Amino acid sequence: MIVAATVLVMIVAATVLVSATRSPEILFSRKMLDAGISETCAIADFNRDGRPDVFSGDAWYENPSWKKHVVRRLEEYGTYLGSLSDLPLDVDGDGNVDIVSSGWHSKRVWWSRNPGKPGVIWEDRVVDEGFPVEFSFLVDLNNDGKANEVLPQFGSEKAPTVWYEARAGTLQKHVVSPRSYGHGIGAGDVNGDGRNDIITPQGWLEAPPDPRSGDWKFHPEFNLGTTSFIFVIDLNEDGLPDLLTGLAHDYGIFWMEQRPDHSWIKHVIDESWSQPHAMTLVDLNGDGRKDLLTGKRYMAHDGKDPGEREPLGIYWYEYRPQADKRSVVWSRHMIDYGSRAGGGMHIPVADLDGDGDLDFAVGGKSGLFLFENLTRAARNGITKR
Ligand SMILES: [Ca+2]
Ligand SMILES: [Ca+2]
Ligand SMILES: [Ca+2]
Ligand SMILES: [Ca+2]
Repeated sequence: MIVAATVLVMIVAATVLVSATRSPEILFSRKMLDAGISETCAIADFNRDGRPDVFSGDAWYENPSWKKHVVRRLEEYGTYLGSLSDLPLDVDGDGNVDIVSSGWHSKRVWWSRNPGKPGVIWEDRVVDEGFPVEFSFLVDLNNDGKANEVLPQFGSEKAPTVWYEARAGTLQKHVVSPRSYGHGIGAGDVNGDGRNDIITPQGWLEAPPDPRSGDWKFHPEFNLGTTSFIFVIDLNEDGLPDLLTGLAHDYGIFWMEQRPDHSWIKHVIDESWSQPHAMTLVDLNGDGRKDLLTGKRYMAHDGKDPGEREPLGIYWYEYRPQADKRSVVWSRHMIDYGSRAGGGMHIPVADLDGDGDLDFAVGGKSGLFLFENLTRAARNGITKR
């Protein structure tokens, strides 16, 4: 019996040891699609041939030749473009994926309509005007399980907090609060009632039973600073959703631990590089747990941010909740460092070549790049590259 118990202890210890070590690296090959400037990029099948394409700035790039199709004109404001976010969404429901854009300098939210025909300019349709928009995201705010609603972050506290929903051929606006709450925004279920709430750097807005017309109660429970997108995820697996974000214009990726008394404890993950403006939560290595894919934005503030002139890099982070249900161990994996590829404003992820592993794209002021995941290519012994 003692021997059996010892064996059992050894098996348990071995299991803990295995889950306590970092996962193998994922190899990616980098390909420049365009050396020109953009701020961000998106992935969707824009010509409906079954292959996901890339949109960035004023053009889409056709998979697999990556031929550039210029479909609109963006205004330039110094080193910035008129759109800082390009989100793929079929706004008018005609089956062609359109692009929802928003800009700081252009002070508007609009969508560029994909006509579904080659050689035709995508017509711009303005949704909202008058306030600068730092960025916007596709999130699930009508709680149907699909991230099809547009959540902008207006850069003026006088601007309302709103979300837009594709209905009746346009984007309908729903006002959540008469004001905005600073740089950074997110959506997710903070209190576990099944309704996605809106998270700001100064607190979270609790979704009412009817998110389209009810009152959203503001809970000023934290002050996060100038953040990127704010994810809601229970990282230490204690049953309470936590927050995961980074300082978009400074050093620091961190998570906020939610305690049972609604207090929040900050835990720094990495302060070694600055400007993690773009963040994506995705299970990159397929182990069943989400990873954080992020990268340094090139020249986010024309050289004025801390560390802005330091080398660009793209990284993924994995986390391992510990047995105490409090602490979390993080591992950083470097995908790229010191090249022209920066994180831009969004990092869209998809299986671009249909081989079963997840690839991604990044677009910014230093160019547009594809990162092809070599996991399946290596396993299948593909030697053509
Ligand atoms: Ca396509
Ligand atoms: Ca909720
Ligand atoms: Ca938690
Ligand atoms: Ca792939």
